[in-house]
Amino acid sequence: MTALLSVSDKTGVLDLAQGLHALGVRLLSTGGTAKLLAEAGLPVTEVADHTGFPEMLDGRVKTLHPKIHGGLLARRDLPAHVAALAEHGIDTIDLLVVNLYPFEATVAKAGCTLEDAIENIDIGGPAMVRSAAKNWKDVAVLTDAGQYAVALDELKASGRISDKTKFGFSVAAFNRISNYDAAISDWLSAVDFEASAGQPVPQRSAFPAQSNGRFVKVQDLRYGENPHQAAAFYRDLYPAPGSLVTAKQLQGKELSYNNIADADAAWECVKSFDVPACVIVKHANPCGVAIGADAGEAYGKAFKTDPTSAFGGIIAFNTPVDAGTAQAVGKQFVEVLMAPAFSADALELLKTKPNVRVLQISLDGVKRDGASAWSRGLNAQDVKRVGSGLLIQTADNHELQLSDLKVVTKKQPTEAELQDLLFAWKVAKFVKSNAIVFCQGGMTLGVGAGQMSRLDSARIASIKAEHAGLSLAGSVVASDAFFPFRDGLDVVIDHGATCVIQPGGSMRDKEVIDAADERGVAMVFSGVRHFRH
Ligand code: 93A
Repeated sequence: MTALLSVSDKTGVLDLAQGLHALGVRLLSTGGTAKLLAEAGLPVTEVADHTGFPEMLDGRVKTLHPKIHGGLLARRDLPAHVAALAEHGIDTIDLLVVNLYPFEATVAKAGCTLEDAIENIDIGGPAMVRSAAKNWKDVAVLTDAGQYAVALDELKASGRISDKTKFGFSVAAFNRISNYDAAISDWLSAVDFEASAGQPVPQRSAFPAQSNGRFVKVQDLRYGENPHQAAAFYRDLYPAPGSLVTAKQLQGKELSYNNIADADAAWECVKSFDVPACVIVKHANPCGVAIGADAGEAYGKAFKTDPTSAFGGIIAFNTPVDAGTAQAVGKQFVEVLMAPAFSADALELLKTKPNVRVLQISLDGVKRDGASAWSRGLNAQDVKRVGSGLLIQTADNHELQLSDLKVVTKKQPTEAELQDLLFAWKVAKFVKSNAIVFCQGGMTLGVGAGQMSRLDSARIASIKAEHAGLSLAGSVVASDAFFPFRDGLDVVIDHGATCVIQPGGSMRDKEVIDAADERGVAMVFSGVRHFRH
């Protein structure tokens, strides 16, 4: 039996070699490892003597030789393989012990240059590990010092290493190689080539520049949702037209993690309207949404919904911002202002508020009736992190049409109410569940968001309208999911709603419809739910 030992981290290798020698295993080894074993008095053959080919190119070519790879890859059960080895005078290698050049440790050191990193990319080690791991039935491959005792014990006990153990070693070996390559690829992806020649490469953030080639880093962020959290911003390799990541920042402070998250919520909502609209977002929820003849009118109405919450908000328009609108917006404290375009005089005005982050996002190229989500400027998928896992779903891109509405009450909605129902439904989709949204005349009047009970969302939406001094008499209400009981419905009717849109589908739909009929309001079912968490 022959073992090849070639390790950068020499921990435990001497004990292993002594154990192997005591079992009569022949030892082959590379320069530094061979020296260590020889100094301990072990008989060891240098790989260079074994192959008859010297180490060359400063050790870059040590073990990359047919005598090594033939010995690792030959299948002992195939006569043709065995004959080929005999023909070329190649001995089998039955145990491979390798750990790699310390790439990860090298790049983690301050002052590491691109050249240091490159020299610590192991080529021959991974090649041998892959050969042995592929041929796991015939070769045991140890890539971690923790495996040494396991292998030695089995050899001592039975003279061989079991298939189960060898397969486990093979899987561990491929894991190691894959992590090693990922570390190299991640690190190199973050190198600024122009600035890197001979210079230390700055310590990187916790985040690679690219992950699996699908995302590209936009920037490191100062911190995450809270100051003790590290964060970075990535974009899709091929961003959809009109998406947030295509934004051009025209002025203002650096965007924060929460700015980006809120800006996205505002932008996705405002983008969903085909008429001039304004969306004001706070903590990921719309606190004012309105449509109007132009940006200025839409803003005025949206702001009225909840002036208290709009303070420090993120404001998005789907239509160009003129000087009048910029002036109106400038009267409130605004974190981020976004629109597809700004007039020159609007930009001049905004310059007097240098802290306001102004984002321009072109909506050119967004196809309303595009076949793919991407061509409509939307995500195809939605991803959420859970403990040690991911939840992936197709994005909630459903758009309700007038023809989808099903009136379930005796009372029919008026034409104006139908328009407001569609508007309210659009807004509710962007409000965290449980969502209750009062609207009238193309503006929100009260938004109840993120409550654990629909009843509380209904109460909160009503209270907020009252606090803003808005009348709910004759308003419409959207509920993102069905009313499980009539109580939530009663609350919105008590406050003045005359028309309600909800998905329907509850066990108690009849109770809820009867309640609407009893109280003389109109109700329509959308047939779709818009939970948002
Ligand atoms: O420079 S390499 O990429 N080329 C090789 O042919 C090669 N063979 C083994 N690196 C190579 N190794 C690596 O050398 C091993 O993976 C191990 O990390 C290291 C052991 O070298 P030494 O025994 O001289 O300390």
